[in-house]
Amino acid sequence: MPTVSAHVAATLALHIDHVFGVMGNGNAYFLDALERSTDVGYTAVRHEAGGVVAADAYHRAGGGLAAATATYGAGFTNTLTALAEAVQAHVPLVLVVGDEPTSGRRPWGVDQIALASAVGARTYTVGRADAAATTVIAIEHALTYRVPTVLAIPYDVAALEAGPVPEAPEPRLPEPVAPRGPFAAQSIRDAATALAGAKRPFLLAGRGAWIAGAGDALGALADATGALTASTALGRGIFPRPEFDLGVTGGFGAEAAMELVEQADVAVVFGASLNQFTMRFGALFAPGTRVVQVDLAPAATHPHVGGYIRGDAALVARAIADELAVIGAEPSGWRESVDAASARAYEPGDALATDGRVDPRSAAARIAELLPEDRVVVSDGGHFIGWANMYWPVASPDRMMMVGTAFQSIGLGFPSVPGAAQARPDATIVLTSGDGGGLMALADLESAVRVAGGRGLAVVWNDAAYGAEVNLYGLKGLAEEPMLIPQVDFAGVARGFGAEGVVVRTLEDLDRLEEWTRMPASDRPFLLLDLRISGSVIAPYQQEIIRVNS
Ligand SMILES: Cc1ncc(C[n+]2csc(CCOP(=O)(O)OP(=O)(O)O)c2C)c(N)n1
Repeated sequence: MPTVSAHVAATLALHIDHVFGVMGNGNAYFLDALERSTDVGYTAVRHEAGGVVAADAYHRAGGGLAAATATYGAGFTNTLTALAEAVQAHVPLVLVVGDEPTSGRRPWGVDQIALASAVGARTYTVGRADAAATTVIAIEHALTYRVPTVLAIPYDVAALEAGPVPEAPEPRLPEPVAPRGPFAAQSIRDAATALAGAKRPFLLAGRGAWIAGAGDALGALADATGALTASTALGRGIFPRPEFDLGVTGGFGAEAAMELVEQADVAVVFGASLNQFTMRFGALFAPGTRVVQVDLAPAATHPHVGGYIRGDAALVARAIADELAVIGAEPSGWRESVDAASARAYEPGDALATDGRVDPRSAAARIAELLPEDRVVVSDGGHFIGWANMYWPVASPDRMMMVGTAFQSIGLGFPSVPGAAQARPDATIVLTSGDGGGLMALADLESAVRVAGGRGLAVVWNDAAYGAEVNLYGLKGLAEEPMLIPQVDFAGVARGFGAEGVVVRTLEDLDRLEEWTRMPASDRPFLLLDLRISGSVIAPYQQEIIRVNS
């Protein structure tokens, strides 16, 4: 007879393809049922945070809804940082955990529902009689509100026999939000009129636009208006015509490109929350720029917004384009008068910095020339995030993700690799990480090497320091000792996990990447590039933060 855990596994299997996690007392029956009676894939990771990170990266890389699993108590508390990240980044996933018995807490128990709630995640606890239905509700909540949910299996319920698995209803999912009512209709007409009259129209898109599938609609709107385009860091690659795209806005943006954005007279923003980084701490638009925002938030999310349309980015983009056609608007011609490719170019950097270590800018530029086209980039957090975000082109938003940045956490890089690798079985997965975050996530270097194999490449920006801290607090004169890391031999560590490790002390050492890229993935090892970079080159986005903080 199927157990309660088997009811959870069988119902989950109708809606997800993959589970990532670490086993223990609390999820042993669930994993047993998953392995024996479903065709859901299971990937073991080595730290429970990694299970949630991998499920998160799986979703961001376009794999759909995934689940993570951990045992009760310490297994669960190990997930909390990653769970907070998924909450803050609006990533749906289901975390299946063991929990205290229905008879009450044991000495080693903690209030898991309160802990999950504290980071913003709702818990659904299955009972003896409702496991299938409760599993559907947890999935529905995750997908509807774009959040992680916790599905808890009490310890004394996990192995109870529960009879045949009942048919549970399909999760009900929300329709795209259509702009409704006379106010929305007028706002759309106003936006179209403003764009039709603009000399220098500009369109900005973020991850919300990608989630709405608005790429083509935005491309058509850009063509109709002759607008220059750009995206937020999470929306990179959404616009179909790179020749008219200024790249990423905010601190990662190229100086000349940001100067062009400042010249825009009308800017329409789709699916971007306009946070302080995107907005360059208020300096992205000129005071005279008319800014219209299209989003699902209840109201505008930045004080510079002068017109707000609540609705799905694709539907609103099409509605504005239809209105432009009614007006008979002509494209402005602005984008043809500008060399966008030159505007988005970055400083090439020197081969070596003055301290004799690699200049991260020239290394980033050289790696960009060598990276496989089919890549999905996953990024940890730290000062180094600027290098990939500035120098490595991104084909579409699901090919560049930063698991950790919403919650401003480091140490979630390595486990992002198995998640993205399972979501995109044909892609090369490229991790970009610092040495500090890399050490924190090290347990899941094992998972990264095992799962991605020859499709995996890790670039470690090894400056022997918590560089972001040196830049923010060392420069203020605070004691530097806690900010420093001994020179760790990541290449050697990688070899210990079965990967190839290459120490990069000069740009020529990157030639190995060129050879690696040319080999068929099946013949390659996982490659880790241990870049011995200089800490003296500070990324422009970090200089901006230093300026704002001082
Ligand atoms: C879990 C966690 N611990 C500490 C911090 C504070 N923090 C932010 S950036 C950073 C340094 C990261 O160092 P590294 O990974 O080497 O990258 P770098 O800044 O040197 O490029 C630290 C410690 C954090 N954001 N998250």
